[in-house]
Amino acid sequence: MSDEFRNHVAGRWVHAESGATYENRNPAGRDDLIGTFAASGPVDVERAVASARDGYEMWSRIPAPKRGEALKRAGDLLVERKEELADGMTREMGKPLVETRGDVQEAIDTAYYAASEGRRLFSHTAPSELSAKMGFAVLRPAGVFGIVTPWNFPLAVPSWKIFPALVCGNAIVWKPAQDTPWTAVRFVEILVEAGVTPEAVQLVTGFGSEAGEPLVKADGVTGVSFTGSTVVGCHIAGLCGARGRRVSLEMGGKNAQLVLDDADLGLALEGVLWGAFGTTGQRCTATSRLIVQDGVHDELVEALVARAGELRLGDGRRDGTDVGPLINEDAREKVDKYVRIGQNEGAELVLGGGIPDDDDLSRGWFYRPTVFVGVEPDMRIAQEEIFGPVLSVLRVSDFEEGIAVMNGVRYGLSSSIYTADVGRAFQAIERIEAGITYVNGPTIGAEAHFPFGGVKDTGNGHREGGWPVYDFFSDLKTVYVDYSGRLQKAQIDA
Ligand code: TAP
Repeated sequence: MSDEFRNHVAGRWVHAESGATYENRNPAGRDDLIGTFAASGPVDVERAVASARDGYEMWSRIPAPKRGEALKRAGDLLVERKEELADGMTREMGKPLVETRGDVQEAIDTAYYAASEGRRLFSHTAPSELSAKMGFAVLRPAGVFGIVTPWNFPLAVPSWKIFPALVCGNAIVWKPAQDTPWTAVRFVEILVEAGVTPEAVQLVTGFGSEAGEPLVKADGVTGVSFTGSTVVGCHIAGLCGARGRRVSLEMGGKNAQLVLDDADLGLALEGVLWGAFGTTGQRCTATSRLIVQDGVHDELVEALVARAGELRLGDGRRDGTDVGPLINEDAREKVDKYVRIGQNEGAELVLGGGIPDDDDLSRGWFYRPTVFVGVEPDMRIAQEEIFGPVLSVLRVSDFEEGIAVMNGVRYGLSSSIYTADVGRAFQAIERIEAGITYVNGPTIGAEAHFPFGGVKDTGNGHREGGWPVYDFFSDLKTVYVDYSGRLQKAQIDA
């Protein structure tokens, strides 16, 4: 069974102006057609942005607590439809149901947090330097935001942007990843049903070059919130910079888990299995490097290879599946290319490293969980984001070398250290160059009410989640009220 899905523009579900569509298929079985979706172009984007300007006028005038109430209803609808959404999301992007349920739950948590923020949106006040004068700052709605998102968290990542943008009083135009338009359609349906002004939520599905880039460039867009690869993010930042518009970037990672000799090895093993192979390694926070101190290296690697070799590949909607497929053929080719690079660089392949030959996996984009040992810090498999189930193990002699290897990459999203030494843990927190550090936990597992984002080439200083994102989606207005009844001059009248 397949369906035809449309854009949401100017409050209606419409085809792309050109009539163009594209097919979206299940990555675990490519004969399963999920549906056809609008392949949008610049004209569709232009219409969506023009209508979003109207939507902004209407939605921004609704008091923030009332906007929050609509988001609360959206959260309730997500709760009601959690199972149906998780099932469709697994069908669309492949990760096991337990993970897509978590993805929906993150959107629910974000909805409720944002809803309550409608009654806060706190800002600052301070005493004036003059008498009979008051100063304070207020967060004001900013305008229309372009939202550009990846496929690996098809609901959670968009929700981190869309709920805060909306509660702050903005309208959005959303270009979701071409691989996960079904989830996007379902999310927009929920937002409108929950009572968000329909013109404040515009959806244009399709491809990055044909719909995403025109959105970033469109007149009438106030700012862009992007999550995806560093190469695309930096390109978008250039386009925004040339137009003087704000841009929030959440980009790639090359996250490491450091295991010291005094670590609880059982805990470290569970952490790396989940961090490296959850979501088939396709998380921005995935553990792609395991840095192990000499004294426990061999024991941990032996246990890791045994356990990773037992992970069951399969359709994420089937009971017992640990690891789903990669998102598409290009992704699988990229992973395989990196495995060949690793072998050519002299790393030792101790697990996986190929496409499984089982018949029932041949219809999907599966790749075997892969482990390299003997990886040197300057090898490409230790430096570049692979975005698949490939783990590079690096051996270090002590804590100092571990930190140096950890920091010796261009990215800085997530990180983890396993140790029983509290002092070492706090030194690591201070010295690891990353937006997120876990102590005795894997590199993955963000919570909606904490800031999320990275340093170095992972981001441009903004954060999603928690409280800071509300500043990005607002304009800060400073207000002075002089009730002295005379002209008072700041800095001049003592
Ligand atoms: P990208 O290829 O960068 O795509 C991200 C989004 O940008 C997609 O919607 C894409 O459309 C669109 N896009 C592509 N070219 C564009 C252009 N020229 N102008 C405007 N939009 C454009 O990333 P991906 O493959 O979907 O996701 C994987 C990457 O995202 C990894 O690097 C991963 O680390 C990163 N990621 C980071 C985070 C955080 S929070 N840091 C979270 C998740 C993922 P199409 O789908 O049509 O290509």
